[in-house]
Amino acid sequence: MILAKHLKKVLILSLSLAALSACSQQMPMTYLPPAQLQPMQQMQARQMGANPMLFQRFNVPQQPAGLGFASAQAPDGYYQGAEGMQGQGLLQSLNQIVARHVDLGYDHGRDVMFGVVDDLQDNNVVVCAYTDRHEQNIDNRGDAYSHGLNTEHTWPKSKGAGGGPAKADLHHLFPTDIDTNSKRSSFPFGEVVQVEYQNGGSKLGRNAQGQTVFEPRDDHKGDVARALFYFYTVYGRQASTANFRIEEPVLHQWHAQDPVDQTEQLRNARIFQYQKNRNPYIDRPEFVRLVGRFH
Ligand SMILES: [Ca+2]
Ligand SMILES: [Ca+2]
Repeated sequence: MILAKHLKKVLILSLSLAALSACSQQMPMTYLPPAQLQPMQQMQARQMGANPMLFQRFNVPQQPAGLGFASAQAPDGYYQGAEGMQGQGLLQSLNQIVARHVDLGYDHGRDVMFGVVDDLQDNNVVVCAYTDRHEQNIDNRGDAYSHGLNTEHTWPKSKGAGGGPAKADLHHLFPTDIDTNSKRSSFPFGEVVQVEYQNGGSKLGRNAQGQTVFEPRDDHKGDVARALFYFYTVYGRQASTANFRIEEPVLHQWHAQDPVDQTEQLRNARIFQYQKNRNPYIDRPEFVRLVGRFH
């Protein structure tokens, strides 16, 4: 009798382990920033030969593509840990709230962006963030490429978004015209006074200090600012801030000049459905003023 009970326990345990391992093969990766790792996890990360990042697997259900029910608002209490704070303390709290997310991977991430997130009218029309060029019949990154669109890393790949979750994080990726994206290269954003190239309202050229900068069209200026504030909040300690240091004053200006609109809110909500994290500066624009100087 005792033996039978024991055998039953062993059986249940093995079944649970088998189920767990089957699940873990299908679970998407979740990104944990270094600050949120426990000492044991940090040790494991080092043993993996990794930089201090650790990718953990959590049971996050995949969302269906029909997003008509996507709420533009953050869930109740989402920013609870950040209420009443300001400055670097607020920045740190926001990091704790939003940095952990599902890393979609670069290929899947781009397909989600072109196929769902930036198919904002659900009609397979995708718009270039820099030129406002509309392209039809886009449902994945291959379609996009054949229509002259690729993926812009608002925080450049060469400045800390070249790999891992930062490379695939849709909160700073946008569909853009291939040529305009390549003109922007990895130049900092700024206000162009001497134009060398322009397309659809975006310009490349010299700013008042003579530096080469890229100025996005007016409707995308605030979106760029909030994307970069998000990126700095999540990855700032691992990334090069060479551009961000130059850009920060103008980003505060653009954040005020091009406030959050419904399109940006919808995009944030759709990314949330896939990545399970939100851009706090879209949900709560006042957080930008409350943080003050980011860097
Ligand atoms: Ca679509
Ligand atoms: Ca805008």
